[in-house]
Amino acid sequence: MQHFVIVGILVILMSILTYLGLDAIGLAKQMHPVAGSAQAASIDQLWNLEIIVISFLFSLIVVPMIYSLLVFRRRKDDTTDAEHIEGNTTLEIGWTVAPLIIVVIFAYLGAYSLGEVRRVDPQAFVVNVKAQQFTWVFEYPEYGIVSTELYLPLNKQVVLKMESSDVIHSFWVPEWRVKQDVVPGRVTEYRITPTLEGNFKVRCAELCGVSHYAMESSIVVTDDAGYNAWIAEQIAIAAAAQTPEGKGKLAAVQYGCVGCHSADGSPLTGPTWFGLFGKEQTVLDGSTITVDEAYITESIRDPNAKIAPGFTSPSVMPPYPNLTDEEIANLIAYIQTLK
Ligand code: HEC
Ligand SMILES: [Cu+2]
Repeated sequence: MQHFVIVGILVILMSILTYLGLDAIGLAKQMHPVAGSAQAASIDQLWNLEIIVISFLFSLIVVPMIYSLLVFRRRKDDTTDAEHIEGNTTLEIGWTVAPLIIVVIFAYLGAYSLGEVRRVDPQAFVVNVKAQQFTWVFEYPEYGIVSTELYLPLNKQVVLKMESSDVIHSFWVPEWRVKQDVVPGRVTEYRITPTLEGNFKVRCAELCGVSHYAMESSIVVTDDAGYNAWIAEQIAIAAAAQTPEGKGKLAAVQYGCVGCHSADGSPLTGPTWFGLFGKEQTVLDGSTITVDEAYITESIRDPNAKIAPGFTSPSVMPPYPNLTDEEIANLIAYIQTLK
């Protein structure tokens, strides 16, 4: 009996220490990264409860095991046989029923939490998300805006309707907790109510090809005034896009080119477009070419035909067979302005 009391106290102490240890590294109540959405609350609560139960179960196994090893080890010169035990029905029923109850409780809490996360706000607005190797493009159908950044107002539910044009991607913002696959051939929904202002990042959480690691886009959550100002600015940009350069600039966003090509010389997955037009360069096969209309057209239709200096074959860039001649001409007109 005395042993049970000692082990019982040690199990409780060990459970508390385990829980505090896991909490200290950001795995329990003080979860890292900080929660940034309304949906995160019920997920974090459920997670915290699981960590409590895990700390207890861990201690329940490890403490009696170590205690037995130390206290009941065979003494020197002790050659007697150990006590024979023939089963214990009460104990067996106990360790079957107790876990069953715990599992049923967690099944209920899990279903409840899923319901909370999917709760529909009838006021929610829609943003269409297009995922492709290796960029995210966001369309605001209400305003006819296309953007490579996701701007969202604080405390309003948004429904992301997500489509992929190639392979399976996965939309994941750690601060929002919820993660959703983007699957070619269907539209998946992602509901979120951002509750934290600031800059975040969506990362692709599905290994989707060589530049998977670079498939991240910026997310800005701001108050209503900041959001409306951004929308107005984007509408003005779209309205100005009547010239070939303007249309080309818009197409570069729509087709995700800007995810890999910068306009200001900064390095991304692909070569910058700044100063590209008219440049003389030695491509991977050793020949020297001048970047003109024909070269750019070829680079878009068949990225593997010539590989830009400093890049490897096969090209990371996807081919764009659906671009019309006019769209390509617009893109070239836009690239020409970048010098
Ligand atoms: C997934 C990233 C990615 C996307 C998206 C992408 N590109 Fe590229 N692009 C590259 C890489 C990497 C290279 C260099 C290798 C090569 O030459 O194919 C490149 C090369 C080019 C070149 C030749 C540049 C040079 O310095 O020779 C042009 C022009 C170009 N891309 C245009 C486009 C256009 C237009 C789009 C959108 C319709 C686009 N790219 C979309 C990654 C991308
Ligand atoms: Cu991806």
